[in-house]
Amino acid sequence: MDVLSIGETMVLFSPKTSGQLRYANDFSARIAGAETNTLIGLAKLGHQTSWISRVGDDELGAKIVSAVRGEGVDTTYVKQDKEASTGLFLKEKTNAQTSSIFYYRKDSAASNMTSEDMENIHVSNTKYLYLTGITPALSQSCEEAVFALLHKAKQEKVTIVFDPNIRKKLHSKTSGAEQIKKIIGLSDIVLPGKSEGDFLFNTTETAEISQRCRELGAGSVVVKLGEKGAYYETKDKNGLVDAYAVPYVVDPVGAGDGFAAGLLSGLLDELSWKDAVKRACAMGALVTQVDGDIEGLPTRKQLQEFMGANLQ
Ligand code: CKP
Ligand code: MG
Repeated sequence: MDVLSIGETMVLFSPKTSGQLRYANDFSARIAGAETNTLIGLAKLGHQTSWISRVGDDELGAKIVSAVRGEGVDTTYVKQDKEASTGLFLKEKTNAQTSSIFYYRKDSAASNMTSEDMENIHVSNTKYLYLTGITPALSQSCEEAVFALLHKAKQEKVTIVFDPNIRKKLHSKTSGAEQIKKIIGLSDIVLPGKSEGDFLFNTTETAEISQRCRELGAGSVVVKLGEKGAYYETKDKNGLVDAYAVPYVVDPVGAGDGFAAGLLSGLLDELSWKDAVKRACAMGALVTQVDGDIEGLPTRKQLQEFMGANLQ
């Protein structure tokens, strides 16, 4: 296995029209979840991935599992929870640029994951464990599950990659930030953005965000800078990689997950840090040009064509 991850995937209902949701009549129903977005991005590039989660014993859960499995991600570790429903969320498009999201995920099936669920997970055959800050914020038992998995992976010397993915609706400035900092300190590679630097360390300075993560114990850091590219810092290297120009942004949600997939794919292919970060930037750029979180994720051929046509 190349990459293993744990998290909640929901059904996202997006209205076909913009404006207040109360007037929306027609919706599209897609699947969305930061961790599966990344795993699907990796699977589309030909990597072996596996997802740990719970869904409800319901139609939305069936839709999610068949979509994730259909994209080539292993779902052996996805349990069906008879007691709780699959989570969902709605997006309200205020105008072409801005949108708000409304979660219906409290007490969802995925939020019932426990540390006992981690007992039968084999991590020794996995190269990377990919975590985001969303999963431990879902519930106390999810927090315990994430830490149990993390410690197990560390014992087996699996490389831990962590995207803080701060969600103001899930993370509090105090306990949420503490939880995220603890995981940063245990991670080999951390992928924060500027707004996460602000939330965690009260700074939007790129080099400072990286330094603060490394002071907590992170091995390497890649700071995502959106249309300005990304900055990476390892034990002995650092550098800035330019973003790929996109003619238009249709939907920026999911770009961070595409970025993580690109970076992990580059590292799995043993590219240099600079080239792996370039691949990450290209993946992020491709995702922003298509509506939905996974629909813009490219095949390896599409990625190569995009990178070739937009040589940096
Ligand atoms: O940080 P991103 O925009 O790349 O992440 C988007 C995902 O998991 C989205 O798919 C949604 O389901 C979520 O983040 C979330 O729980 O907010
Ligand atoms: Mg993100």
